[in-house]
Amino acid sequence: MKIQVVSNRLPLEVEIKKDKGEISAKPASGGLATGLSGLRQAYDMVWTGWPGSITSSARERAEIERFMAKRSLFPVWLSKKDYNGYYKGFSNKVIWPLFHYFCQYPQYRQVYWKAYVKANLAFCNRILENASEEDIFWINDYHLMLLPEMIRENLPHAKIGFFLHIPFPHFEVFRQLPWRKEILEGLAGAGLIGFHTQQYADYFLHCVNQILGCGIDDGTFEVKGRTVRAGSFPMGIDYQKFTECARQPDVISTVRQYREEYQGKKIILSVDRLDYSKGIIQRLRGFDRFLENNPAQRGKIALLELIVPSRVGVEQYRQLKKEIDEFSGKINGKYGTPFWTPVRYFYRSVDFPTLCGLYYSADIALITPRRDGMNLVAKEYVAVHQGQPGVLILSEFAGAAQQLRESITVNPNSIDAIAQAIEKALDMPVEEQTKRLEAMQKVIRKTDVKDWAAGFIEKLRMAAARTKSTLES
Ligand code: ADQ
Repeated sequence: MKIQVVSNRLPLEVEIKKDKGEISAKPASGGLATGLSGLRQAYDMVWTGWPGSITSSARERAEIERFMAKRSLFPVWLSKKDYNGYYKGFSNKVIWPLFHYFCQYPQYRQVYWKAYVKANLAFCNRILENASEEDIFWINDYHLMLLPEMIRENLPHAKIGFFLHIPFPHFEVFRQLPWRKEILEGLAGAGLIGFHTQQYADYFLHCVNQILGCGIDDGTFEVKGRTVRAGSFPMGIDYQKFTECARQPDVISTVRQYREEYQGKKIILSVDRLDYSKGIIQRLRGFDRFLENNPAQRGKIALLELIVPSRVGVEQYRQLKKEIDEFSGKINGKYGTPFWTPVRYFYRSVDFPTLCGLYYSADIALITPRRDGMNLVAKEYVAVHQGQPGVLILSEFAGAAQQLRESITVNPNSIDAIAQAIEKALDMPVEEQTKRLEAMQKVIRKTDVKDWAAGFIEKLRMAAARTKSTLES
């Protein structure tokens, strides 16, 4: 028996160097890969996904295949056209905006849907080359929602789990999707469907009830003689790695540099992928309002915006970046002096010591997505602040807000609420900051990413065992 992990991207980015013909590979350090590292000791594990390359050369593909096979990775090859339709089209122009409640954004195009079906089928065929009914299948995220049922049709008794990393929306939003029934039927091929919060699981079950007409009983429903369970599995971080980072020499030296640079000024930090769901513009407006209402704070505080490039080349994202550039410039033009820059904005990915140094140096983390499945940045900030005061301001629309109850929660659409939350954070006594951080650290420690992965697999095995005994009796 082995665990078959499936996700859109493999945890390794490979490329063939054109000049030397050598393969270069760098690990994609996502939370999922970290969570699964613990399971590797207990299970054989293979991982199927898109390799990050759209080469159509048979020789290059064969080379990448060989390289990956040694690491138990199985690439799914898609043509550029199919990848664009499935990933850039259906996944990111239909599901992503709709599931994040941006209901005017989806482009419900039949070509995208067809590419999505075709790509899910390509994943299925690739998996079946190397699968047995004894395996445990763990399918991840919104790119592959048809895959559970596709695998089920071929391996009726397999243990299939699915985890959604983004929110599952309310029925009134989900029902707008022209392919709502097909998506639910695809997901229902799994025996266990996991979400970050109980609310997402409840919304999903309500949709199953309304659209597929299945009765719901204690988080489960019956489909084609099988029981499907939906539940909440809040994803965590590698807690130890983040708590220990503040002792590393390169992190300590980064923190020292920030302290010298900012000389007693309060630092507010934001870290996001560039995305409209992250509420970056609203946050800048909130900071602007704060400076307007609090002239005495001008010169004493700075907002550091760290933004990771994402979905580069998509017009909507280009436009968003332009707006962020302009608005940051506007605030700096309005309030800045030769000795003080209110907004410092970095558009790049940073290495781990720099990220941790920033977290540790920041007096306030301002994390205000308009919607977010979980938001791991909030957890990382809290974990790094061991014995170091700090305040987390968190959007009530992030899944993490369900767990991090001692944060200052805000409605990210309210400019005044953001401004007031910054005031409250600045006024918060150190003892209260420490008390709140410790309470949140306790929660984060308990739901570490390795426990999350092990817990999901354990629950999946239990769900499959129950279904088997029901079918046999
Ligand atoms: P994301 O939308 O990418 O994930 P998030 O959960 O915050 O959002 O994860 C971002 C990760 O990227 C964090 O681990 C962070 O450390 C890292 N990161 C961010 N900016 C960086 C930078 N400039 N340089 C280096 N690293 C940076 C999706 C969903 C979330 C869900 C996760 C996990 O949208 O809601 O929490 O998956 O399920």
